[in-house]
Amino acid sequence: MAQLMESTLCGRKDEMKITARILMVATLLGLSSSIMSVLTTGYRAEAATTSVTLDAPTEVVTGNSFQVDVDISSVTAFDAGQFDVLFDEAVLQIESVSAGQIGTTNVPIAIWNKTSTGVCRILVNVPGVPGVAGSGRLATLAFRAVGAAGSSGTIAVSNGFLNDVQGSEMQATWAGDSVRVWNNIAIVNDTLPGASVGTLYSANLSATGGNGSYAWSVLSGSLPSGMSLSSNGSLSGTATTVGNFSVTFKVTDGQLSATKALSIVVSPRLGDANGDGVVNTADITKVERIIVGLEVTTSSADANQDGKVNAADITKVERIIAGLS
Ligand SMILES: [Ca+2]
Ligand SMILES: [Ca+2]
Ligand SMILES: [Ca+2]
Repeated sequence: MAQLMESTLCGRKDEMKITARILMVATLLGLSSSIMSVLTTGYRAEAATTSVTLDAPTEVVTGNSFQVDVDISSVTAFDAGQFDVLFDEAVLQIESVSAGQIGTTNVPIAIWNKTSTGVCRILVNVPGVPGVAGSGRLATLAFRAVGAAGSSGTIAVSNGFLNDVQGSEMQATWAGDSVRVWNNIAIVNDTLPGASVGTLYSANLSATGGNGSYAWSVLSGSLPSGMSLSSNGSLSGTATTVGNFSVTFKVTDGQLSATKALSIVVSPRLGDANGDGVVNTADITKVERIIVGLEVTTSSADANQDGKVNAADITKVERIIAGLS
């Protein structure tokens, strides 16, 4: 038991194994659960475990650079260390390695080098031997994604070695990360169809790139009143007011995103030739005056939407007034 208690600086797995052994021995000895609790908790308090964890973005864009932090936690009297980073060069290329920081102390990169295909060895050293304690970053790595859309890039870490101000090895757990490569997200629509007051409108926003699972939203501006956007990119509803509505849409796949400003022009209600918001006999007069050249045409005067304003539109307006169309 005493021997076990002396092994204070151990990795988390070792700690769990030892905790289990303490529990087993304690059980054999018939110790009460409260004593066992003191034993295991006391042991944990002494065994602060340093962990080094790569932190990469979940998704990256092919052709683009991105950063991977080498996070380090709970280090005491740390002076220098080295580790290898392993990656698939068909998917990722390393571009640079820059200094880390623990607490407020800079952790310079002493030297780094690509030692073989897909392997980069990095050496860090706090100048002199004052040591540093706390949490932060051992280094920051810059990669460029070169893989095809959908490819996965694992960034593993091995041969990790940290030593303290005495030159003794410090126990630590090391963990890599991975990224998924995609093409950048782009919104396909360059324009949106026009709408008319009182007419059911429907249009779809579409995108390319990313992981293909999109969620749409309005980033700024307002949709015409009466219209709404569903998260699948479907724009629908019946506009109630005339106007030119500029809306910036956003699409995201959860990680990557794109935005685009598009306009929706809402014209007066079909048959509302004079644009006053209602369709009544004044619009028949308006259409008649347009047909004989007394007034310039309006889009809503073409009540039947056949591209011209003629007697058929008078009939159409009459049918709208009568509630027949
Ligand atoms: Ca040093
Ligand atoms: Ca009218
Ligand atoms: Ca017409």
